[in-house]
Amino acid sequence: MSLQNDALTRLGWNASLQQQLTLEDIEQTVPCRVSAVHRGQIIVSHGEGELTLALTGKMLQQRAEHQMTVGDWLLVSRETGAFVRQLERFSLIQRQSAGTDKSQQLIVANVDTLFIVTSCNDDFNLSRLERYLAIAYSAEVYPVIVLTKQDMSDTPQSYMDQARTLGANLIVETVNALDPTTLNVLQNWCKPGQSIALVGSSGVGKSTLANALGAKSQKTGDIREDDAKGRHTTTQRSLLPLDNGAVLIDNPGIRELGMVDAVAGLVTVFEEIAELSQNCRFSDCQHDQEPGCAVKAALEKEELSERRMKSYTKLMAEQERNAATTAERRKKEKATVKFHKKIQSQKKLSRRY
Ligand SMILES: Nc1nc2c(ncn2[C@@H]2O[C@H](COP(=O)(O)OP(=O)(O)OP(=O)(O)O)[C@@H](O)[C@H]2O)c(=O)[nH]1
Ligand SMILES: [Mg+2]
Ligand SMILES: [Zn+2]
Repeated sequence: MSLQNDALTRLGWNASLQQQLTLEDIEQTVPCRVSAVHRGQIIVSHGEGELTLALTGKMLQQRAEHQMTVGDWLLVSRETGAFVRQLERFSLIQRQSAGTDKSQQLIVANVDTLFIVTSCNDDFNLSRLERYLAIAYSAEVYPVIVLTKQDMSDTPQSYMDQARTLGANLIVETVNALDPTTLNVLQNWCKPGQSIALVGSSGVGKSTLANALGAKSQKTGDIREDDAKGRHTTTQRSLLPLDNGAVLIDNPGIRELGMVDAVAGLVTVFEEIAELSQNCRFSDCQHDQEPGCAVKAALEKEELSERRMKSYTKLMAEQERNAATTAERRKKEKATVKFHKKIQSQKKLSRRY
């Protein structure tokens, strides 16, 4: 079987994955993509069907970053059907969980594009979009802001204009997810070999959009009239091959995505603030009380908006807090691994004597 076959391309197979294969891999293994993760097992798709693999042994590595997530590619032995190895990811979207353990949760791996979905109603929020953009840039995934429900607003253009203030080259599109004729604006990102993930609050129309783009199978649900909030209809992440050859990953609605390692992304989102701070007198200026602060000066002259500055300060502070808990957790993880290794070697020793 040639690996550059259509069936694999339609699952999102590309050159950066192909490059990782040795001749031996090509002869002895089949590349598969994780389409769903359940408790204790994963469902993977290969060009010609699906397999269920139990999450055991090698797959249960201790480091959180290497747990299997939807979108991952792995190699499975042709002979035994057993897991061989996970391929290196070319992108990874993760979040800091809101729970007390503040653990990192993997959302999707190996996507090219992130459709950041919001609707032309009460869900629309610039600061939330800035957070999603920072996450996309940090994960090296191309962001497209998709404004649904253009048919429900008298002024869809005003939502687009506001979203476009978030970046000079930012792509912002508006659609009616119930009307496939409005979706042409998204076709550019939906080509064979491309993987797209949908993120956004519950009820904005992610699954409706997935169905209209050709996934067909996604359940959708109505929203509350008073505040436009959804009812968390989608409960499982899933990988959906589309008619046009791309792969879409629909996600359950998330109210807020906690950032992990997103400093670089925030600097890109708030480019004008990063540029201004180069002219601050002190290189470590906090843009607070320091003299000669170029950012404060721009705020006073109204060249920088108060909203942007507030959002930047809030997201940077959150990122710093998360980085501190992540560092702390990684330290603990390392100590646990070391502890387990010590116990294992003691067990081995005691067996020997
Ligand atoms: N008028 C209109 N209704 C839409 C549009 N997109 C989605 N809807 C409706 O909005 C509601 C929610 O849509 P879903 O696709 O279930 O939303 P979701 O984002 O997948 O929600 P979760 O799965 O809960 O995260 C449904 O009643 C859809 O019919 C749109 O562009 N225009
Ligand atoms: Mg849904
Ligand atoms: Zn400053």
